[in-house]
Amino acid sequence: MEEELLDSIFAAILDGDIPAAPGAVQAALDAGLSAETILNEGMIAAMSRVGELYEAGDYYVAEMFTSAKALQAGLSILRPHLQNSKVQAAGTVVIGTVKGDMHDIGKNLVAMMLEGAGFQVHDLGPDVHPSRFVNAVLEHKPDIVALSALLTTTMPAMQTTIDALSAAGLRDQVKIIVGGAPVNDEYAEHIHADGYAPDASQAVTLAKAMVTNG
Ligand code: B12
Repeated sequence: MEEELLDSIFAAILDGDIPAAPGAVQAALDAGLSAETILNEGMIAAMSRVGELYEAGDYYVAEMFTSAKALQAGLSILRPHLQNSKVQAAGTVVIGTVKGDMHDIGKNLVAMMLEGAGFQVHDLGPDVHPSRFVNAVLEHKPDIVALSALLTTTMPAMQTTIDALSAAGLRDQVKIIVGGAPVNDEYAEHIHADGYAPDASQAVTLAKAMVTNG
């Protein structure tokens, strides 16, 4: 039963069936599956498969795009269920996907989970120029700046963004956390970020540690 429900979510996303995705997610919620199971074993698993098919040349950008839309449609149902943890004001975060990079699903999930954990989140969207991060830090005075990159070609824009914050004299006023599929601990260290997390729930743990430990 559980498997069938997860399979139908997986299929809706894999096939880019935008109308079917919300209903499949709702059915799984109604059957008592946890939001985390639905997200990780249904939705994100399907998106990984989409990535593999693209890499193999079986899917093109158009298919990747409709799958992403189906995932987003499903997320609209899941969103309140990911956020119903005990809310307490934890700090302020400015988040965005770096310049040149249009991938925003992972970034949106991180933003959503941080909000659910009580952070005030200013989401600058995808393709954010370093100067916009600088302006947002001046405007919102966040505790944390969170940078997302999904392409190996846009990872260096994380470094450029950190450099821009340094040049503006703001580097010491914020903690910088980074993430996205091609990013890892080593790269985070290399660009002198303050932390890295591999997924949205660990991003929340990391962000909490950053504001607690100062
Ligand atoms: C959907 C998708 C797209 C969609 C994006 C839609 C959107 N609104 O986001 C579209 C169709 C637009 C797209 C376009 C392209 N894509 Co694309 N895309 C994907 C795909 C299939 C899924 C990405 C995704 O959403 N995953 C699901 C989310 C939940 O996972 P995530 O993003 O990794 O995020 C999690 C963690 O990484 C982490 N995290 C993310 N951000 C942050 C930030 C912080 C601070 C922290 C702590 C954690 C964190 O938490 C998240 C939640 O758990 C991936 C394949 C893959 N498996 O990653 C390819 C992939 C990323 N794309 C790829 C490519 C090549 C492209 C294009 C260049 C294709 C082209 N020729 O045009 C373009 C680039 C456009 C651009 N300039 O950005 C390659 C990248 C290869 C590389 N190594 O650089 C991949 C890996 C596919 C592949 N296997 O080849 N893509």
